[in-house]
Order: sequence, then structure tokens, then C-alpha cells
Amino acid sequence: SNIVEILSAQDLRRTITRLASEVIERVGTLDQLVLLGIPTRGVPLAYALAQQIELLEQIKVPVGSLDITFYRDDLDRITVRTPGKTDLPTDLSQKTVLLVDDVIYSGRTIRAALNAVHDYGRPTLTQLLVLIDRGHRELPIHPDFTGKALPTAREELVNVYLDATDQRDGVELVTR
Ligand code: 3GP
Ligand code: MG
Repeated sequence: SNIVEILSAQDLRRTITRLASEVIERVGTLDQLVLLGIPTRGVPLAYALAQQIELLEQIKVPVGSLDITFYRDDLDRITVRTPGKTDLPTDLSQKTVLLVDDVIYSGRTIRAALNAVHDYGRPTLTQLLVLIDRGHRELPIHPDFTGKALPTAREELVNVYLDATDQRDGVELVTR
């Protein structure tokens, strides 16, 4: 297999900075905003975004994580079932929920995440931020904020590395 660098550590930091600015710009008030990361790497990504938002606006945005293990309709197709962890910083009613994930592919994970959110309250608005959109959607789900749209072949794999989990930052494409 062949590994191609898609985002260097510096590129990734710039992308996170830009995404934080876009969220601030488009969400209007930050008062009701809650970031919910989807395990595994959506969680450290959500924390990195919150840190950048705080740097820019001096506002601490609550961050949580959303375990969607039991909401997937295709559990048998998922070879590695890592139970995630749901850790909500607040009741989601009347909130603006920003779902945060590292890679979007079919869209099934996000559909499951929407079902999970629904069980924890009724947000005023729910939006989606992804670092990498690698295409191949099977559902009418589209991110509101995208780090990078990266057309891929189905057999390719995107590796996202984040300092908190991987002691390095960057994005690679593994081609076979
Ligand atoms: P989705 O397909 O539900 O949108 O395929 C199951 C899930 O695995 C994807 O969500 C996505 O979260 C993740 N995924 C799919 N392809 C990749 C990839 O190339 N890299 C990473 N890191 N995750 C992927
Ligand atoms: Mg992921």
C-alpha cells in the first residue's frame, strides 16, 4: 500500500482554526452551542475546536461525546465494535448541537448520531462538522462544515491523526 500525505500537522492546525472561525461566524450566538464528538477521533477534534473558539472569542463551549454503538442499523457489518462513551455536558433541549466527526463516508454513523441526540432532548438546531468528507454517501446527509472534501476510492482509507490520541497531527490517504 501507498501512503499519501493529505494534510500536514500545520495544514491540520490551519483547517481547525478555519473551521472554528466558520462555526463562530455562522452559528450566531455561541451561548447555546454544544459540541458533541463522535468517538473515536471526533472527540479530540471537538476539544480542539472548542479550544480554538475559546482563543478567538473567550467563550468556553461545552464539549461532550456521543456513543452511537447501539444506534447503528448495521452493527453486524462493523467488524470492530469499540463501545464509545456518551458523556453529555448538558441537557440538549434548546441548544445548538454541533456533531463533530473525523471522516464521513456512507452517512450511517451520522444518522445513528441523530437518533441518539433525539433521545437526549430536542435541540433547536443540529448541525454537522467533519474534518474529511471522503464521498460515497448512501443517505441524504451533508456536512454543514467541512475541513476538506477528499474524493476517494472505496478501497482507500483515510487516517486522521490528532495529538490527543496519536501524539501527532495530520491526515493521510492509504491507497492499495
Ligand atoms: P459512515 O460510513 O457511517 O459515514 O463506514 C463506517 C464509518 O467509518 C464511517 O461513517 C466513518 O465514520 C468511518 N470511516 C469510513 N471510512 C473511513 C476512513 O477512510 N477513515 C476513517 N478514519 N474513518 C472512516
Ligand atoms: Mg470516525
